[in-house]
Amino acid sequence: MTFGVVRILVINGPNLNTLGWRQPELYGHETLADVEAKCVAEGKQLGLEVECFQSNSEGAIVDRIQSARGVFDGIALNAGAYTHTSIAILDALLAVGTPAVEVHLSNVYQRESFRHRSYLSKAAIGVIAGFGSHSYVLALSALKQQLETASDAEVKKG
Ligand code: DHK
Repeated sequence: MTFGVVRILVINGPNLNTLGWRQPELYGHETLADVEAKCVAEGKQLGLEVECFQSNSEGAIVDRIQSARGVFDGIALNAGAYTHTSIAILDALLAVGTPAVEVHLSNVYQRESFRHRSYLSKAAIGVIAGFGSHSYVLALSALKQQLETASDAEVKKG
């Protein structure tokens, strides 16, 4: 078990700033601000300090992942459409090595086949999709569990 604050960075990619009015039948009625507030509040319940970031730009997401190195213990990442296209974001995740969970609001496997492929899963501990904004809460919980398990193993090793 880690002592001290466990810090998680929640990253949202392109078009997720339009949550609330974007295809609500797929993405729900909550705004990005609602989702981020939920992440911070649920994170607090789990004993995590959560910071949120959103950008529509691939490079800005790469920069944010790089700057998370050594600062955050885990990353919950919904890269939006970049999930299905971005080797640059994959490389950033592989470079920093911070445990990451891939998140999707919608069940991408029920949708177009181009959404079935993720370039980012290779660098993720796991993938959570289809639970709306609760996907983020599940990702935070999964990260906490993984970080505790890893930290327990370190303590046992001595
Ligand atoms: C969000 C997007 O913007 C899409 O491009 C992905 C993902 C799915 C989501 O479900 O959160 O294909």
